[in-house]
Amino acid sequence: MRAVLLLGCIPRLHGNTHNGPRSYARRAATRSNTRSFAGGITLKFPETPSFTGFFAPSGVEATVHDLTVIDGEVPADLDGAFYRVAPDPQFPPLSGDDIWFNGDGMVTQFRFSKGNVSLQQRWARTDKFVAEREAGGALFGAYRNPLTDHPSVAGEVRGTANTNVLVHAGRLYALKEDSPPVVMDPHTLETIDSKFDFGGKMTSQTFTAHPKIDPRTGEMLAFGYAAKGLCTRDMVFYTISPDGEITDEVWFEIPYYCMMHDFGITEDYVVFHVVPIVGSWERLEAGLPHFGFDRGRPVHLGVLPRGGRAEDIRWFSAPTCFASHVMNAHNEGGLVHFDVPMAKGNMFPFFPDTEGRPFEPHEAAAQMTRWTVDMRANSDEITMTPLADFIGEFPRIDDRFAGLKNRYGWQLVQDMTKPVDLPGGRSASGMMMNTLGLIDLETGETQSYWVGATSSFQEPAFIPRPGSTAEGDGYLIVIENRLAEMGSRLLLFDALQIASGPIATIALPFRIRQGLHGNWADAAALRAAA
Ligand code: V55
Ligand code: FE
Repeated sequence: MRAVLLLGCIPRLHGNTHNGPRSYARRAATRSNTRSFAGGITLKFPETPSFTGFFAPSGVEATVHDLTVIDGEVPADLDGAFYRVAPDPQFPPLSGDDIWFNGDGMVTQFRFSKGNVSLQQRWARTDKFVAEREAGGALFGAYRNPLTDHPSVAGEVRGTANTNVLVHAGRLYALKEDSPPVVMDPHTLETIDSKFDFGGKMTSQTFTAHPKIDPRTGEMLAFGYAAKGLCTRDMVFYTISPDGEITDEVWFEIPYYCMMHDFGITEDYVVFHVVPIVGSWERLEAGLPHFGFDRGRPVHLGVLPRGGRAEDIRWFSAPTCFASHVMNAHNEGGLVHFDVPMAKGNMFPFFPDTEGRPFEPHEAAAQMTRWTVDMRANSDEITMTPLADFIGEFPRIDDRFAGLKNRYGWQLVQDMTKPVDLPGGRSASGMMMNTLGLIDLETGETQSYWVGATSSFQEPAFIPRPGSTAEGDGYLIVIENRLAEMGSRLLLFDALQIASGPIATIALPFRIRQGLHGNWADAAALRAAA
């Protein structure tokens, strides 16, 4: 409602001319950073870091069978699919530049069967994608700022489905935390529902990109923030049955509006971290990025007993810091452990300090840290214990241990002792993720694999070995960005022997754009989607 009322402010807030949606598509292409579509339309993207080099838009929708295994062997009994998603803008941005987080969700499926791998890649058909394709150019503006949109799309769902993809209850969910799930066909990658609402049961406006599947029950646990509208403190926690029905919801308010990007589950609790990546309508009206880092605010941890109600939530506090992704959480009685890559300061240069302090790369270095709170104690303290020396992000586990005490954690590591031999090799946080890391939480030992001076890694995912039950018995799948040659490879590692290097190296026929998250779905999960 508010967005609609404020639309008249666009020209005043943003000094640039509001081009008609079609003007971009017709602009002559004179430089290298262009993309041609059948039909002769050529797009011109900005010559900025978000749109050039390895970050050049891809726009490739393709099906390719029988990929070439150039080294090693794909285990013949591996049967299932690895899904992952990347922001990949369909059109040049309305404002002349954009952040990577705002691109249209391009979903990739790597299907493994009988030692063969095939790939399929398709954009999610979000409402945004469809409207812009019809118009032939961008209609939606800045990241999570509807005030920057073309008036013709006022009030439309702005989701890009660009952050995570996973299969549950036969549905392939493509997720962006500002909007409802997009449901796709896991086999064809066709978009089935651009704003899925669980048969009317989901009344939240948003759904997290980081739902968890409880391995003990098969339930999907999820939440939405800004659930009653942009920048509101309203949260909802959903329990979704193994067959995909919402069976419970808990509504509550968080201490202050912030990016609630991820959360943790344990056997007995659900854990929400409030970190000071804050936003407000005032920022949007001023044309600032949706979020900024406010180091004046403390961190809070909300702990909700499983099956509890809003009044059962207990809040804990700690001095300001940065944490976004959650490796895992577990509880030992009333002791709740929550493991996160944690940095002293802001990790997102594109969401700048709210007081105007310059970005400090050394304060953006994240180290895996255990946050522990005691539900039986009177204290609201959070105890913080470092778990490993790695600097990095994108933590993963053997998801059969989600919410349980896990022994192994994998992550991307920035090894600054290693040479880097390329211009502009960056990852999500502007860092060069050149190494895979494995932490053994039982022994404290670590293992790593450096990808070389001209490549970087995307986030890995764990694949259970078919028939196995032991934690870590399986593979790690990861896309290698071949930055020097603007290409990509798909690597498989023995998950507990990453230091030995890949057991299979698969050539990919085109560059796969830098992505966010992905997940494995085994053959049984795919059959359920038949
Ligand atoms: C993240 C990514 C997003 C987003 C919010 O921390 C947070 C990652 C790709 O989009 O909208
Ligand atoms: Fe994420």
